[in-house]
Amino acid sequence: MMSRVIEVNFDGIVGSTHNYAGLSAGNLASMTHRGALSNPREAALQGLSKMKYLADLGLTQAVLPPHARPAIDYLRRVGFCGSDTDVLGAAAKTTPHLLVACYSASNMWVANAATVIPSADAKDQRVHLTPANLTSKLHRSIETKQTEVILRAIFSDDSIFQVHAPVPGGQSMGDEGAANHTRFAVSHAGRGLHLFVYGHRALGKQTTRLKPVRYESRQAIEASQSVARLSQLNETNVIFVQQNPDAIDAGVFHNDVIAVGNENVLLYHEQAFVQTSRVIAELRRRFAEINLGAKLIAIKIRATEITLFEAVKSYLFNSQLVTLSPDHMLLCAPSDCQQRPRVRKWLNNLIASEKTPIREVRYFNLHQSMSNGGGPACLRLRVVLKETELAKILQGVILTESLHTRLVNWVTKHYRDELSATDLADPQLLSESQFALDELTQILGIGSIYPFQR
Ligand code: SUG
Repeated sequence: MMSRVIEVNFDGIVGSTHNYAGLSAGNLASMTHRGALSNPREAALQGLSKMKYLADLGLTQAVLPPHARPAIDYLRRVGFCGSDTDVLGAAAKTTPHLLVACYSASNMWVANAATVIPSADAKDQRVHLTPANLTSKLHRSIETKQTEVILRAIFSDDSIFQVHAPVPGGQSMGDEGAANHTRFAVSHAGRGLHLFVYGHRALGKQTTRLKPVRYESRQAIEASQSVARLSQLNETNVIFVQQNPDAIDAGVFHNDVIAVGNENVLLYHEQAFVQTSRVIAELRRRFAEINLGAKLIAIKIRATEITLFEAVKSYLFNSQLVTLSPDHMLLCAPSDCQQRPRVRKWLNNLIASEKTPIREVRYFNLHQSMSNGGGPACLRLRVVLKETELAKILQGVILTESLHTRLVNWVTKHYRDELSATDLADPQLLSESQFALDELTQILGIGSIYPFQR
């Protein structure tokens, strides 16, 4: 019998050290909120409330645990030693910037945790998960080892899942995971066409005209090609497309800040890619080719309707697009879109036209995460699984009513409601965080995944 196919949204649980350190040049929200007071408790509860809303709609929702922060293991690897308090104290004194990077809760944006390819599209018919190396930003590169450990704990059956090591090669081989990858298919169960969006070439000739000038591109085409090869994708089902360097310079640091796709729908800004109209024509042609003439519904937003600036400010394209039933998709948008009249109007018109499968918009207040450049789509990693595969993952991470309640209580009990830059040197925050994470591993039944537990 054919197994049903389900899209599972894994959301990152926001970590207890969520703060605004201004670590991401090129990410305008991160740059403008540097030094602002954060509220980790509210951040985590906002995330959990989005998860609960989607689970209540009947979608399958799961969680990924936060990483241990501050990353004492990283500080030890770069030469700090003694007790944890000694390590913190010495790092605070000699390399405060490095210490701040080790406190970042950036692992909450799990759209950057990995690229996931469903078994239906892989030559060996296994689900492939490649953790992103995140080499372009130091605070994010620290995540990759822990992500691999977590994915191996959840997707442990290697006859069904293959968790790869991140793509090696250093900064020029940067890979930012699913934020730069979109799978199109007639339905989740269908054959996938995979769009990989990159910003630069690690090697060979680069046309200077096609390079951003203000900010760095994070994704290399060579890294995207490596992920496609590792995931055993068929060449005919893969397209590599260059991101528009002007968009990167306007603050579009990942493709999911300027385009969003789901099944047979793509919502995109006309300035998203280099030669966007050619890219769309190619996507339509390839989609039809592998799907017996089926149509890709590509919805364009013109710069005259919404500028790149407004797209970045509202994070419209970082909405999560989910299928509720055939021909009924829901767009989960940040509440910032509701507060910007042009964007709200555009969305109202889209729904009223009834010309596309996007039938509903729902706005989510994710201000805490948004102020660091993380919208609804950044907070989730999509994993398309057959029902039989879903039965083989670690069941403790699937969000049930009771897990949701336990997580809300856990956050309320352990998280602070205010965190400033000076609080980061407080050794008490380290012990609070380790204590909380230890309890979380028991709630999820995930085992000893953290370095401090080993
Ligand atoms: O990598 N922000 C993240 C936001 C990631 C958003 N993800 C997607 N678009 N999929 C980043 O720039 C800010 C941390 C700070 O400044 O404290 C940060 O890392």
